[in-house]
Amino acid sequence: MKKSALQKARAAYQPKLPIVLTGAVKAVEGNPTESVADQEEIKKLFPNTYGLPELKFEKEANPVHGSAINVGVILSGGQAPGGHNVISGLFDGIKKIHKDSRLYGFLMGPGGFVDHKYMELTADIIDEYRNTGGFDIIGSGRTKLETQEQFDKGLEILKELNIKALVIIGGDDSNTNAAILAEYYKAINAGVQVIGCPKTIDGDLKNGLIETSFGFDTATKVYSEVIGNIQRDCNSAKKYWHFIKLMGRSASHIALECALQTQPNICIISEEVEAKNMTLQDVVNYIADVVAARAAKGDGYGTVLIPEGLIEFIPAMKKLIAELNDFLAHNANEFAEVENKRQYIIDHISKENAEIYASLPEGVARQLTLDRDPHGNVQVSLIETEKLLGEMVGRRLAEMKQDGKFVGKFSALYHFFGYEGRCADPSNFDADYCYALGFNAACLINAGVTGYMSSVRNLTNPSVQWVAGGIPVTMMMNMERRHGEMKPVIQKALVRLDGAPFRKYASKRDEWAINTSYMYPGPIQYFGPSEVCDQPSMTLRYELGDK
Ligand code: FBP
Repeated sequence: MKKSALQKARAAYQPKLPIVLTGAVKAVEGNPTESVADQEEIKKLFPNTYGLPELKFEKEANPVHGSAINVGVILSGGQAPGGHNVISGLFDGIKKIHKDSRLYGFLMGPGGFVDHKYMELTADIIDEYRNTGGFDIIGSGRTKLETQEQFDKGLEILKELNIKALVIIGGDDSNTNAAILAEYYKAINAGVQVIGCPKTIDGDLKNGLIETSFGFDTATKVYSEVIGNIQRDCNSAKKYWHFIKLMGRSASHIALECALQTQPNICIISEEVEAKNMTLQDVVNYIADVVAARAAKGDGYGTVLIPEGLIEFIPAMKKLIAELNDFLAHNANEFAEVENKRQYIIDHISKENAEIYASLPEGVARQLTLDRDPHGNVQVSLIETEKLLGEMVGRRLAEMKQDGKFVGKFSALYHFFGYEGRCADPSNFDADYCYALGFNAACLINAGVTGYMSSVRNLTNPSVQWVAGGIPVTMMMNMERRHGEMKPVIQKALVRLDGAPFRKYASKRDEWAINTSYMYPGPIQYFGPSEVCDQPSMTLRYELGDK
């Protein structure tokens, strides 16, 4: 495979491990844990893996000798920068336990595990992928691992390959399934450990012990570079309003982080829209007022950041989507057959929701009824919220013009940044973090535990000072309605309106709205001074204490 100059230089990068993982370690147990909510139900559903203690690795004076172990690895869900480093860290970790340990990768996500499609990951293969973006080493997929039949089918191949531990690299849904699998294998004494790793560019798989999911840092840096470039362009030509939708299926962490990095005129935060019980029209009016205020001082241009999941957070839309989710889950076959789908929905759902549904533009209404992903989520990346908002703002400004409240022109351009950042070469932060997560997963395997997520924290300090350990996945769970039924799932971490990152943004936004305060972060730097190359995301810095 021909390589670019950067690829060659990057291959030589040696991720920095937390110092504690550089020698022999022992797992120190903390207190038993509880799930974040619905303790009684979760405890009943996970009798073998509920309540386990947190683990922290500490240096062991005497070298620990492990025996050779075969491990399987699955990449699950959307791509996130650094996945290859999790796998290379895992590989190096199990080889350090014993040189004869072997790593098998299941192909194209959980589907490869069920269908017995796999490859052995040898040193030559691993070396090709160190510090690179993408999940192409073994591919990823969104097959949901949920049935006993799938678990048993997977166990057949684990037995055949003598695999004693399975590492699932995924987001909240995939790690939920990892926990269910861990519970099942423990219950039937299958002799297979299951360990999760926190992946998602969305940044919504985090809590006190998982400070961030991997990929968020790199993806937001890529988007912020391009937003900065757009801002410089619009500040040069002074004639367009750019409506920029940013990935992040539910939470607005990506939009918020990009706003902190680039200081746009407007950034909508879905969680705030929900908390303030805003309607779509309220959001439109807010944007139109800013456009008009800037126009009044002669600035007919600007940037608006829109989180991909916005539509689901507008309370009225949320109710509609919840009813559509249940309705479509129970009437999928009939819905597939009918010709006039829009009318069919209007005729069958509650009057209140039918009215809202009927008022939506044709395209958005159709997008809301498209197939859910295997986890039951609306595929929000397919909904063109940026255009919907831009067009509604245009209409509102026309009304304001008639009333003499808007002078000037309004020309909107639309962008959606998501896939552009998911496979970027990991930043130094993600390269180090991911390698540590993978290496740490090997240590958890060696400690003999199951149902744990690899946890590396203290992340705003230099990587050598990071703290490593494991947290029981059941600790992050609560009960939620999915596909029309209550299910145990990892609680999503949404943007907290009382959290430091949002408060920082809220304290600045009025100034950024009217003035032109753009920041231009530029491209990710891999080589150079540490303050340019190694800074973690602003979200992490504010959350962990920066002022
Ligand atoms: P994960 O939660 O699996 O990490 O995926 C996140 C994400 O990138 C979302 O931001 C986006 O809405 C979705 O994946 C897109 O999914 P797909 O890759 O299937 O189009």
